[in-house]
Amino acid sequence: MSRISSSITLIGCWTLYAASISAATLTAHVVDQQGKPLTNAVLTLQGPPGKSPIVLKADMDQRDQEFAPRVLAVHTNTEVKFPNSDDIRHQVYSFSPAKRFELRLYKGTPSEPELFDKPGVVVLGCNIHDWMVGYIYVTDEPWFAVSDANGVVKFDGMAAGHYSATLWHPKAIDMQPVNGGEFDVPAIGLSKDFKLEVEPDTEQKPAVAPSSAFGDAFNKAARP
Ligand SMILES: [Cu+2]
Repeated sequence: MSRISSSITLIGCWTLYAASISAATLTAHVVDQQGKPLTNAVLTLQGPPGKSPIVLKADMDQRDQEFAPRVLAVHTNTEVKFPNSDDIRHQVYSFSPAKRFELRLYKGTPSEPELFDKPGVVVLGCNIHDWMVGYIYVTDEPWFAVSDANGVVKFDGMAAGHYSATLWHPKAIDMQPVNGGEFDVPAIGLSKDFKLEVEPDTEQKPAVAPSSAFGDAFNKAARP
């Protein structure tokens, strides 16, 4: 009996030891000011030195005449390719100070990737399709990710310790990054909410009265 209990104690100690040297997981839930999950929010973290899985290559695809993903977060000095998965041509450009460039009308993947070597927000457009808007968030911070359709961001392999967060979203007020506060990640991991104020959805605003009155008048006039 005593042998069993000492084995259990040993396993317990080992588990604690393993947790302290290995990796914690942070599960972040990003919500707007009304508590609704916020998709396409960027969460970046600074914390204790440790290995964050930074890959200095990324893709910003174009599918069904939209940028895919709509928001891409990359570390400074990442090379980004712009494959075009549509069977029509696109002409991708940016006038943003963090990266000005233009890819002449093309199909497939341009042979050279673009280097994003300055932190900042890069707004992408297409000269042919005005509605196409995409964002590349370039950061110096070691941890960064974009929230999924449920507003969730998950970081694995983090060292336990003290972290500070920054949040960003295309609809953040004045498109500026916002301080996301400081917190501790214990060895067992952490699940935490992050709130980010965003501009109201312009598409959901009621139609402007004069134009809708004009529309009604037009519809009446058009009826036989
Ligand atoms: Cu296009």
